[in-house]
Amino acid sequence: MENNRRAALPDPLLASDGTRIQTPEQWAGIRRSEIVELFRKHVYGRAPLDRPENMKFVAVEESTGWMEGKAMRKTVDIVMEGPGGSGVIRLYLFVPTEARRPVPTFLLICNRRAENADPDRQVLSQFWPAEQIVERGYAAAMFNLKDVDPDKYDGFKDGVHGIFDPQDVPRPPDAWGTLGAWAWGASRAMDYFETDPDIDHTGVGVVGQSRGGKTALWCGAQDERFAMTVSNDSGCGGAAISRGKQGETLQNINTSFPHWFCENFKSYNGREEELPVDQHMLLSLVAPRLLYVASASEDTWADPASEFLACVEAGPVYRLLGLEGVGASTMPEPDSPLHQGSIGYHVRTGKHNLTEYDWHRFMDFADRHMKARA
Ligand code: GTR
Repeated sequence: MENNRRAALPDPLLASDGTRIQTPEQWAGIRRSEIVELFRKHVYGRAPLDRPENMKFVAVEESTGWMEGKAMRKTVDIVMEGPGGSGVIRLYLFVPTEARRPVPTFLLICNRRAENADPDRQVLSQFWPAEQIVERGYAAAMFNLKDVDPDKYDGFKDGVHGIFDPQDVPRPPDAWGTLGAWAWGASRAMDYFETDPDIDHTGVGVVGQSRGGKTALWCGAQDERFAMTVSNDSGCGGAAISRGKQGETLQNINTSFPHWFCENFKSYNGREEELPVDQHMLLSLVAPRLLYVASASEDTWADPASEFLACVEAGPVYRLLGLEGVGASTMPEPDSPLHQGSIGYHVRTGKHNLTEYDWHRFMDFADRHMKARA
């Protein structure tokens, strides 16, 4: 069964004109951009702009004495304007006081309510254990995705769609959906990191849980400035292979969340095998940079086996670029992380969630592969 599934997947190393990709140059020059384009056209849609010309970073606050003196906090507003109005993405950063500058950083795309990632540290949650991130020598950065685009289907009127979409013209079927908007927002945080001397913008990992994990992958796939991309329990439309997937299907996700993907994606409901891509190809776009995929054993809706399969099938691209992928072809036991290659993977025992266990494994992997490079 698993072999049949694998055989039915599109080949990341076969270009659309039939060219077999055999060198890193061919990958970078031909196939990588072709795959990005396929995901834009058929899955996530196309952002109408990169960095807005008039975008500004406003330092709202900077204070020391956080986390028993171990961190400073910065609050930065990313302010933007477009034909449809203006908007603000508020970015929070806790920077370890003692660490050598510039500091490698984890950026959390927060998809949950404020108490899960409290910038005032009144409520502490495993979802964003900022104290422990700082303790391990990383800056902990976070924004909430509702600042970029509220998570509701409103015909793309609010958030950055309303601000930047061309006015008074019909929406093309490959216009960016809400996941695409969120990923775009994470890239704007990277624009800020490039200006902050405390932050090592060459050592940033973008992290997301579930819908945030789908977003982190699409962000890291497109924006090569991110050194590491972390998907936690991202499932359908994230790390999980769509063909033959258990749990949530394209039909389910496009029905419950009609605003997440582009309109074209809906035409693949129930016809996953017609898609010119599958999610291992999204993962392969992160190569040769670091990728981490985490699953949870009871998260059958996301389908851990399909998430792991995508890691295995992204391997040929990593190997073409001279690196090991996930370094195994059978799924590891729960709580037995695979960290030796450039794709890290673990299945945590338990439910759909982002926990301290997951964070510590991301940091173990980053200590080994990202910090070691510094
Ligand atoms: C679910 C959705 C999943 C996942 C999850 C979440 O309802 O079906 O694809 O995104 O929400 O974001 O927690």
